[in-house]
Amino acid sequence: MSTSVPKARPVDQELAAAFRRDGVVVLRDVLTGEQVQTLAAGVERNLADLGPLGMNATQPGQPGAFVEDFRNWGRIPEYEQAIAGSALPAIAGALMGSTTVRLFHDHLLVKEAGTLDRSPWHQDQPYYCIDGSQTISFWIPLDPVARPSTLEFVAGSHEGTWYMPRSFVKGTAMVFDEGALEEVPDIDADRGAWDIKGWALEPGDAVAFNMLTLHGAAGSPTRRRAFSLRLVGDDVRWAPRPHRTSPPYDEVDLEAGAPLDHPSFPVLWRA
Ligand SMILES: O=C(O)CCC(=O)C(=O)O
Repeated sequence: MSTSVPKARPVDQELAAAFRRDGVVVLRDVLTGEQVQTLAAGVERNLADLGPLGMNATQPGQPGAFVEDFRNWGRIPEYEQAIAGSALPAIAGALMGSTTVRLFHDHLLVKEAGTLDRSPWHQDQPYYCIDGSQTISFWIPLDPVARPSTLEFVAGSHEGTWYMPRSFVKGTAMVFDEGALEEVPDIDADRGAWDIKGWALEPGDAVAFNMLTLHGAAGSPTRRRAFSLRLVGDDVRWAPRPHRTSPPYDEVDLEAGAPLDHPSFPVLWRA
């Protein structure tokens, strides 16, 4: 973890090409020690006072805890403080090839030590109310993450099929009607058949991935706090779905097909 403010790091073409090709890249030392500490303080504040969308996604009877919360940007000041001054919004613009970067939402994902629950393989965009291809999530660990516990990705899976979003806890269909989308393939049944990418990570590192890239994670023997920052670019449009999305945006009254020009989606960076 670096302790100084990193110099503005232009995203090199090779990294942007890898993001376009694989739908995921790793960014080392992208946050300063101070930014990590600020974010971690926000996570602790958030855990002590979950918002209305917060939940424990641990399977009943399983050890540990898998705690999630969404959309706390407006009430946990450390989130904006850490991210707005960071290199991430500009990196998002460069990786997405977008002239504008908006916040879509923040997502807290904490596995307490000894949690066995997997984060099942899934894509994120089918859970959301957006269409478009200029999307990016930064998965930002606030504790060291060993390779077996890290978030893994199927390289190239952002290019095609949309898979059915299901509740992590109950496995029930969400957002779309049952049968409306293809099921996520059983990747763990034959891991060698897929181009699976994943990295051991330290605080200060992040992985950046497209919202259609298939990803999943094992449980964690050690505490694993992660903050996911979801950002969108120029071509993203509002797309109402048949059922409630995760997270929901009940206050947003945009027309289908409209750009996300709404106070719920503040612009974090412009070219
Ligand atoms: O943190 C995890 O275990 C899952 C993360 C995830 O699915 C995401 O950030 O989209």
